[in-house]
Amino acid sequence: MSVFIIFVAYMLQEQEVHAAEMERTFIAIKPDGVQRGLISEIISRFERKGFKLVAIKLVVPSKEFAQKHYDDLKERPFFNGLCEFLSSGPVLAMVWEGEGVIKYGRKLIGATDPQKSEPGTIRGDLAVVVGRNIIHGSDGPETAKHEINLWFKPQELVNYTSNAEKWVYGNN
Ligand code: DAT
Ligand code: MG
Repeated sequence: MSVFIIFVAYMLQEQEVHAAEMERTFIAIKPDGVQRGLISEIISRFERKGFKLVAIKLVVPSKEFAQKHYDDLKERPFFNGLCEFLSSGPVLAMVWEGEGVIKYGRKLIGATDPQKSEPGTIRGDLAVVVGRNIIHGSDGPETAKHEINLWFKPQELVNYTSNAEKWVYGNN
């Protein structure tokens, strides 16, 4: 009996912990986006939506690092060129937090090929070809976790309460 109570208490505690954890995604402005002066334009779209920035840094990834990042594409014919490109200059690496941020972040970004991205999306408005589509965003919860861990140390992720949170979130 007492074991059962301890188990229930543990489950409730777990639930609380998970309820407090907000979803996070990895977003990166690739070298073309940085060089074209699109950093503030792209950040402002995530910021104005109501998502919260929890990590940011400008880095030039090595080719080996780019290969790790795009590991799932290693069999594709464009893999080498893609990794050369990602490591060719500064990349703005970020982590954004918010309810549904992984899926909605992909919506803000638009389809992989800018010829097919809707107007109003980042790639639809600001890019023309798939090889220079200016931004990366994690495509699911597992990828998000993996990419955040690959690009950032835990201490680089900032936990804070945004002043806007009580206006961005709420049920009536
Ligand atoms: P996404 O970046 O939308 O997640 P992805 O993971 O399929 O798309 O591919 C990663 C990147 O690889 C993509 O942003 C641009 C490049 N890429 C994808 N398909 C390509 C293709 N057919 N030719 C050239 N580059 C391509
Ligand atoms: Mg992808």
